[in-house]
Order: sequence, then C-alpha cells, then structure tokens
Amino acid sequence: MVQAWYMDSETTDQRLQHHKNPPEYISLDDLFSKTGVEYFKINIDTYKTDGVLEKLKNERGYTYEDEMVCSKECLPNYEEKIKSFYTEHLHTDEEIRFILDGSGYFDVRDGEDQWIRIAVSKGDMLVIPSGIYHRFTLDTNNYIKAKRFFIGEPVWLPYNRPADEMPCRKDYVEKLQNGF
Ligand code: KMT
Ligand code: NI
Repeated sequence: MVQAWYMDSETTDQRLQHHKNPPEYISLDDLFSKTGVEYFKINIDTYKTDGVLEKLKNERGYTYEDEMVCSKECLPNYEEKIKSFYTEHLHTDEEIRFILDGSGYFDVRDGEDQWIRIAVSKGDMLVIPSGIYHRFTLDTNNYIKAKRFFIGEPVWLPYNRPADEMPCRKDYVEKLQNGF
C-alpha cells in the first residue's frame, strides 16, 4: 500500500523517511483534494495484458512512453541528476511515473507550502499536476525503474522555484483555491 506523510524539517540525508514525530500520514483521497496528485495501482504482473494501463493511456492521451533507471551504475551524471531531481521545481506538463521496480520518494507541496512525501514502489503510478512544486529522491535502496508517459512530444524541463509568474503555476494555484 502506497503511503504518504508530512515531512519533518530535518536537514539530514534526503534518502531517509523524514517522518514527523509522531508520524502524520495523509490518505490518497486527501492527497488528491489538497494537491491534485492522482494515484493509480497497476498490477505489475498483468499490466501488459489486463488493459488497465492501456485504458488509462487512451483516456488521458498518453502518446509517448519510455523507461528510466535511476541507480549509480545506470544514470549518466548520477550525482548531478539526483541533485536536480531534488531541487524544488515545477513543469508546464504533468509528470507521470509508473514504477516498475525499486522505490523512491516524490515530495509535493500542499496549499500551505508543507512538504508531503509519497513513497512509491513497484506497481504505483503517480500523476503530478502541471504547476505544482515538487521534487524526487531515491530512498536508501538507491534504485528505481520507472516508465514515464507524456501527452505529445516530451518536455522534461524543470523550472526551479520561484516560478510563480508562469501561467501553469497560476492555473495550478487557481485549482488549489477552487478545488481539483
Ligand atoms: C523526475 O523527473 O524527477 C524523475 O524522473 C525522477 C525519477 S522517476 C522515478
Ligand atoms: Ni519534476
């Protein structure tokens, strides 16, 4: 079961859990209503034939997909990449990730600017909305393999915070205020 929780503000290793004391979990329903982040459970053993992922892709118009592996061995410029993933940023499009293997943390800001940490592993699919401030880190397993999806030609460009004047950010803030 995927878990999400509010983070502490300790500056220790980003790969640790960073629970508050005591831990403060957030349900997937609350995660969606507070941030617009969507979660889908995909059966890792049957997804190639069961039609669930195919239906999602068709409904949402995901026309592009590729796979990425994050580990010391597989990623060129590993340390630099990891640093840029963990720098708070937003995108002009959704960030869609389906975890095939390994694990990691996606951190997203809620409407009160608090970090929520989402622990993803095999079979978890996340849709992080355009315009939300977020970041990614590996956990202490130091390994994740994920499919990335995109509507049309992929644009992976991160815009580091502050990016408050960008139209996608303004659209997102409006949705935060009016509901997703
Ligand atoms: C991103 O954009 O932050 C990433 O792709 C991180 C790795 S995907 C599991
Ligand atoms: Ni991103």
